[in-house]
Amino acid sequence: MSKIDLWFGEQYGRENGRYLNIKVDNVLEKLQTPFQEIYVVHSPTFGKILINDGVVMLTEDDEAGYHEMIVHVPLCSHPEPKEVLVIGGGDGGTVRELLKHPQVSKVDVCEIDGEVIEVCRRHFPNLANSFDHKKVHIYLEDGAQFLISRKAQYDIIIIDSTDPIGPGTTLFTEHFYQSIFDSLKEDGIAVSQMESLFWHTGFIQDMFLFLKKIFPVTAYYYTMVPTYPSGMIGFSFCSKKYHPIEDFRPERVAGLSDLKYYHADLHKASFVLPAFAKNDLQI
Ligand code: AG3
Repeated sequence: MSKIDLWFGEQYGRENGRYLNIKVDNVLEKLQTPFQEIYVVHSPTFGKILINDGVVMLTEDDEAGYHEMIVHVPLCSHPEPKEVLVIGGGDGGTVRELLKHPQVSKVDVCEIDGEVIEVCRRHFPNLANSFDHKKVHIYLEDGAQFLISRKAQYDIIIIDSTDPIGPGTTLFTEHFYQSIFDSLKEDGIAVSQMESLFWHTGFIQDMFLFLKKIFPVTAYYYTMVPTYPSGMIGFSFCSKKYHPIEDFRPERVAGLSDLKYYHADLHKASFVLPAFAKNDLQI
Protein backbone atom coordinates (compact mmCIF):
# COMPACT_ATOMS: atom_id res chain seq x y z
CA MET A 1 0.00 0.00 0.00
CA SER A 2 1.33 3.44 -0.93
CA LYS A 3 2.56 5.64 1.88
CA ILE A 4 1.45 8.76 0.01
CA ASP A 5 -1.86 10.09 1.28
CA LEU A 6 -3.33 12.21 -1.54
CA TRP A 7 -6.29 14.48 -0.87
CA PHE A 8 -7.96 17.05 -3.11
CA GLY A 9 -9.60 20.23 -1.85
CA GLU A 10 -11.03 23.24 -3.70
CA GLN A 11 -9.01 26.38 -3.11
CA TYR A 12 -12.05 28.43 -4.13
CA GLY A 13 -13.96 28.99 -0.88
CA ARG A 14 -10.98 28.26 1.30
CA GLU A 15 -10.40 31.92 2.05
CA ASN A 16 -13.63 31.88 4.03
CA GLY A 17 -12.36 29.13 6.30
CA ARG A 18 -14.25 26.23 4.77
CA TYR A 19 -12.90 23.46 2.71
CA LEU A 20 -13.99 20.03 1.54
CA ASN A 21 -11.29 17.39 1.18
CA ILE A 22 -11.69 14.28 -0.93
CA LYS A 23 -9.31 11.34 -0.73
CA VAL A 24 -7.77 10.57 -4.12
CA ASP A 25 -6.08 7.28 -5.03
CA ASN A 26 -5.16 7.97 -8.65
CA VAL A 27 -4.65 10.86 -11.06
CA LEU A 28 -5.99 9.53 -14.37
CA GLU A 29 -5.35 12.52 -16.63
CA LYS A 30 -4.16 16.08 -16.48
CA LEU A 31 -4.11 18.61 -19.29
CA GLN A 32 -3.87 22.31 -19.87
CA THR A 33 -6.18 23.65 -22.58
CA PRO A 34 -6.24 27.23 -23.93
CA PHE A 35 -9.08 27.84 -21.45
CA GLN A 36 -8.36 25.88 -18.29
CA GLU A 37 -6.51 23.13 -16.47
CA ILE A 38 -8.41 19.85 -16.50
CA TYR A 39 -7.86 16.94 -14.11
CA VAL A 40 -9.58 13.58 -13.93
CA VAL A 41 -8.85 11.83 -10.63
CA HIS A 42 -10.23 8.73 -8.95
CA SER A 43 -11.65 8.77 -5.45
CA PRO A 44 -12.38 5.56 -3.52
CA THR A 45 -15.56 7.23 -2.24
CA PHE A 46 -16.96 9.11 -5.25
CA GLY A 47 -15.46 7.31 -8.26
CA LYS A 48 -13.98 9.38 -11.08
CA ILE A 49 -13.99 13.16 -10.60
CA LEU A 50 -13.70 15.90 -13.24
CA ILE A 51 -11.95 19.01 -11.94
CA ASN A 52 -11.64 22.16 -14.08
CA ASP A 53 -9.33 24.91 -12.81
CA GLY A 54 -9.41 23.38 -9.34
CA VAL A 55 -13.23 23.30 -9.19
CA VAL A 56 -15.16 20.01 -8.93
CA MET A 57 -17.40 19.73 -11.98
CA LEU A 58 -18.81 16.31 -11.23
CA THR A 59 -18.18 12.98 -9.60
CA GLU A 60 -19.55 9.67 -10.86
CA ASP A 61 -21.23 9.07 -7.53
CA ASP A 62 -23.33 12.24 -7.20
CA GLU A 63 -23.66 13.79 -10.69
CA ALA A 64 -27.21 12.47 -11.16
CA GLY A 65 -28.70 14.81 -8.54
CA TYR A 66 -27.34 17.77 -10.47
CA HIS A 67 -28.03 16.71 -14.06
CA GLU A 68 -31.53 15.39 -13.42
CA MET A 69 -32.54 18.57 -11.63
CA ILE A 70 -31.06 21.03 -14.13
CA VAL A 71 -32.99 19.26 -16.92
CA HIS A 72 -36.23 17.69 -15.72
CA VAL A 73 -37.47 20.66 -13.71
CA PRO A 74 -37.67 23.03 -16.71
CA LEU A 75 -38.69 20.32 -19.21
CA CYS A 76 -41.56 19.08 -17.03
CA SER A 77 -42.74 22.70 -16.63
CA HIS A 78 -43.01 23.35 -20.40
CA PRO A 79 -45.90 21.91 -22.50
CA GLU A 80 -43.75 21.17 -25.55
CA PRO A 81 -39.99 21.40 -25.01
CA LYS A 82 -38.67 20.71 -28.51
CA GLU A 83 -35.63 22.84 -29.26
CA VAL A 84 -33.07 23.04 -26.51
CA LEU A 85 -29.74 24.83 -26.13
CA VAL A 86 -27.12 23.85 -23.55
CA ILE A 87 -24.41 26.42 -22.82
CA GLY A 88 -21.41 24.66 -21.26
CA GLY A 89 -22.27 21.08 -20.37
CA GLY A 90 -19.18 19.62 -22.05
CA ASP A 91 -19.30 16.47 -19.92
CA GLY A 92 -22.58 15.33 -21.53
CA GLY A 93 -24.58 14.71 -18.33
CA THR A 94 -27.16 17.38 -19.16
CA VAL A 95 -27.55 16.09 -22.73
CA ARG A 96 -28.01 12.52 -21.43
CA GLU A 97 -30.98 13.69 -19.33
CA LEU A 98 -32.45 15.83 -22.14
CA LEU A 99 -32.57 12.81 -24.45
CA LYS A 100 -34.90 11.05 -21.99
CA HIS A 101 -37.66 13.44 -23.16
CA PRO A 102 -39.24 12.19 -26.39
CA GLN A 103 -40.58 15.70 -27.20
CA VAL A 104 -37.05 17.04 -27.59
CA SER A 105 -36.22 17.16 -31.31
CA LYS A 106 -32.94 19.10 -31.27
CA VAL A 107 -30.20 19.71 -28.71
CA ASP A 108 -27.58 22.33 -29.54
CA VAL A 109 -24.57 22.32 -27.23
CA CYS A 110 -22.37 25.41 -27.10
CA GLU A 111 -19.20 24.53 -25.20
CA ILE A 112 -16.24 26.89 -25.30
CA ASP A 113 -13.63 24.19 -24.59
CA GLY A 114 -13.70 21.17 -26.93
CA GLU A 115 -11.06 19.43 -24.80
CA VAL A 116 -13.63 18.96 -22.04
CA ILE A 117 -15.75 16.92 -24.42
CA GLU A 118 -12.80 14.76 -25.48
CA VAL A 119 -11.64 14.14 -21.90
CA CYS A 120 -15.17 13.13 -20.91
CA ARG A 121 -15.51 10.80 -23.89
CA ARG A 122 -12.42 9.00 -22.55
CA HIS A 123 -13.32 8.87 -18.86
CA PHE A 124 -17.08 9.40 -18.52
CA PRO A 125 -18.72 7.47 -21.38
CA ASN A 126 -21.90 7.13 -19.33
CA LEU A 127 -22.30 10.91 -19.75
CA ALA A 128 -20.42 11.80 -22.94
CA ASN A 129 -21.88 9.03 -25.13
CA SER A 130 -24.97 11.22 -25.28
CA PHE A 131 -23.09 13.51 -27.71
CA ASP A 132 -23.28 10.78 -30.39
CA HIS A 133 -27.07 10.96 -30.64
CA LYS A 134 -28.36 12.33 -33.95
CA LYS A 135 -30.47 15.02 -32.26
CA VAL A 136 -27.30 16.57 -30.78
CA HIS A 137 -25.21 19.29 -32.48
CA ILE A 138 -22.00 20.55 -30.91
CA TYR A 139 -20.68 24.10 -31.37
CA LEU A 140 -17.28 24.94 -29.94
CA GLU A 141 -17.93 28.62 -29.35
CA ASP A 142 -18.30 31.26 -26.68
CA GLY A 143 -21.87 31.18 -25.36
CA ALA A 144 -22.44 34.93 -25.53
CA GLN A 145 -21.22 35.08 -29.16
CA PHE A 146 -23.34 32.08 -30.12
CA LEU A 147 -26.55 33.73 -28.93
CA ILE A 148 -26.09 36.88 -31.05
CA SER A 149 -27.19 35.20 -34.28
CA ARG A 150 -29.93 33.04 -32.71
CA LYS A 151 -32.99 35.04 -31.74
CA ALA A 152 -36.30 33.49 -30.58
CA GLN A 153 -35.12 29.96 -31.39
CA TYR A 154 -35.25 27.85 -28.26
CA ASP A 155 -37.96 26.47 -26.00
CA ILE A 156 -35.41 25.79 -23.27
CA ILE A 157 -31.91 27.12 -22.60
CA ILE A 158 -29.80 25.43 -19.91
CA ILE A 159 -26.67 27.15 -18.69
CA ASP A 160 -24.59 24.31 -17.26
CA SER A 161 -21.56 26.34 -16.35
CA THR A 162 -18.73 26.39 -13.90
CA ASP A 163 -18.57 28.94 -11.07
CA PRO A 164 -18.43 32.68 -11.85
CA ILE A 165 -14.65 32.62 -12.09
CA GLY A 166 -12.32 32.25 -15.10
CA PRO A 167 -14.09 31.36 -18.38
CA GLY A 168 -17.46 31.30 -16.57
CA THR A 169 -17.51 34.97 -15.54
CA THR A 170 -19.36 36.39 -18.55
CA LEU A 171 -22.16 33.85 -18.09
CA PHE A 172 -23.34 35.63 -14.93
CA THR A 173 -23.95 39.14 -16.27
CA GLU A 174 -27.11 41.12 -16.94
CA HIS A 175 -26.09 41.53 -20.57
CA PHE A 176 -25.78 37.75 -20.99
CA TYR A 177 -29.23 37.13 -19.51
CA GLN A 178 -30.76 39.73 -21.82
CA SER A 179 -29.32 37.70 -24.72
CA ILE A 180 -30.73 34.50 -23.21
CA PHE A 181 -34.14 36.18 -23.06
CA ASP A 182 -33.86 37.22 -26.71
CA SER A 183 -32.84 33.72 -27.86
CA LEU A 184 -35.84 32.06 -26.19
CA LYS A 185 -39.17 31.69 -27.98
CA GLU A 186 -42.09 33.70 -26.57
CA ASP A 187 -42.85 31.02 -23.97
CA GLY A 188 -39.30 29.80 -23.33
CA ILE A 189 -37.61 28.83 -20.06
CA ALA A 190 -33.95 29.28 -19.04
CA VAL A 191 -32.32 27.45 -16.14
CA SER A 192 -28.80 28.15 -14.84
CA GLN A 193 -26.45 26.77 -12.25
CA MET A 194 -26.72 29.38 -9.47
CA GLU A 195 -24.37 28.49 -6.62
CA SER A 196 -24.97 27.71 -2.94
CA LEU A 197 -27.56 29.36 -0.73
CA PHE A 198 -25.15 29.02 2.18
CA TRP A 199 -21.87 30.10 0.63
CA HIS A 200 -22.91 32.56 -2.07
CA THR A 201 -25.94 34.31 -0.59
CA GLY A 202 -24.96 37.84 -1.68
CA PHE A 203 -24.09 36.68 -5.18
CA ILE A 204 -27.48 35.00 -5.63
CA GLN A 205 -29.23 38.10 -4.32
CA ASP A 206 -27.39 40.31 -6.83
CA MET A 207 -28.18 37.97 -9.72
CA PHE A 208 -31.91 37.95 -8.94
CA LEU A 209 -31.99 41.77 -8.86
CA PHE A 210 -31.51 41.77 -12.63
CA LEU A 211 -33.08 38.40 -13.46
CA LYS A 212 -36.36 39.74 -12.04
CA LYS A 213 -36.11 42.81 -14.27
CA ILE A 214 -35.67 40.68 -17.40
CA PHE A 215 -38.04 37.70 -16.87
CA PRO A 216 -41.71 37.75 -15.81
CA VAL A 217 -41.34 34.49 -13.84
CA THR A 218 -38.25 33.80 -11.70
CA ALA A 219 -37.56 31.28 -8.96
CA TYR A 220 -34.68 29.54 -7.20
CA TYR A 221 -34.62 25.80 -6.57
CA TYR A 222 -31.93 23.48 -5.38
CA THR A 223 -30.46 20.03 -5.29
CA MET A 224 -28.05 18.18 -3.05
CA VAL A 225 -24.57 17.36 -4.32
CA PRO A 226 -22.26 16.18 -1.50
CA THR A 227 -19.07 17.11 -3.38
CA TYR A 228 -20.06 20.71 -4.19
CA PRO A 229 -19.35 23.54 -1.73
CA SER A 230 -21.78 23.21 1.23
CA GLY A 231 -23.26 20.01 -0.22
CA MET A 232 -25.94 21.77 -2.20
CA ILE A 233 -26.26 23.84 -5.35
CA GLY A 234 -29.12 25.94 -6.65
CA PHE A 235 -30.53 26.87 -10.02
CA SER A 236 -32.26 29.98 -11.30
CA PHE A 237 -35.52 29.25 -13.10
CA CYS A 238 -36.30 32.13 -15.49
CA SER A 239 -39.36 31.93 -17.65
CA LYS A 240 -41.34 34.09 -20.08
CA LYS A 241 -44.65 32.39 -19.33
CA TYR A 242 -44.75 29.05 -17.51
CA HIS A 243 -44.59 28.74 -13.74
CA PRO A 244 -42.52 25.86 -12.30
CA ILE A 245 -45.26 24.73 -9.90
CA GLU A 246 -48.53 25.88 -11.52
CA ASP A 247 -47.54 24.57 -14.95
CA PHE A 248 -45.73 21.46 -13.72
CA ARG A 249 -46.82 18.27 -15.55
CA PRO A 250 -46.24 15.39 -13.11
CA GLU A 251 -47.51 12.84 -15.64
CA ARG A 252 -44.32 13.42 -17.63
CA VAL A 253 -42.15 12.07 -14.84
CA ALA A 254 -43.44 8.51 -15.25
CA GLY A 255 -41.98 8.41 -18.76
CA LEU A 256 -38.43 9.25 -17.64
CA SER A 257 -36.05 6.32 -17.36
CA ASP A 258 -33.27 5.60 -14.84
CA LEU A 259 -33.92 8.37 -12.34
CA LYS A 260 -31.75 8.42 -9.25
CA TYR A 261 -32.83 11.72 -7.67
CA TYR A 262 -35.74 13.50 -9.41
CA HIS A 263 -39.40 12.64 -8.82
CA ALA A 264 -42.69 14.54 -8.89
CA ASP A 265 -42.85 15.51 -5.20
CA LEU A 266 -39.22 16.59 -5.25
CA HIS A 267 -39.89 18.85 -8.24
CA LYS A 268 -42.24 20.87 -6.03
CA ALA A 269 -40.20 20.55 -2.85
CA SER A 270 -37.03 21.86 -4.47
CA PHE A 271 -38.57 25.35 -4.68
CA VAL A 272 -39.32 25.47 -0.94
CA LEU A 273 -36.48 27.47 0.60
CA PRO A 274 -35.17 27.55 4.17
CA ALA A 275 -36.43 30.44 6.32
CA PHE A 276 -33.28 32.58 6.02
CA ALA A 277 -33.50 32.49 2.23
CA LYS A 278 -37.27 32.84 2.02
CA ASN A 279 -37.38 35.82 4.33
CA ASP A 280 -34.15 37.70 3.74
CA LEU A 281 -33.30 37.06 0.11
CA GLN A 282 -35.30 38.89 -2.52
CA ILE A 283 -35.42 35.90 -4.82
N1 AG3 B 1 -21.24 22.70 -13.17
C1 AG3 B 1 -20.40 23.01 -12.06
C2 AG3 B 1 -21.11 23.49 -10.89
C3 AG3 B 1 -20.21 24.29 -10.02
C4 AG3 B 1 -19.63 23.52 -8.94
N2 AG3 B 1 -18.93 24.41 -8.11
C5 AG3 B 1 -17.93 24.03 -7.32
N3 AG3 B 1 -17.55 22.81 -7.24
N4 AG3 B 1 -17.28 24.98 -6.65
C6 AG3 B 1 -21.32 21.32 -13.32
C7 AG3 B 1 -20.97 20.81 -14.61
C8 AG3 B 1 -21.61 19.48 -14.68
N5 AG3 B 1 -22.25 19.30 -15.93
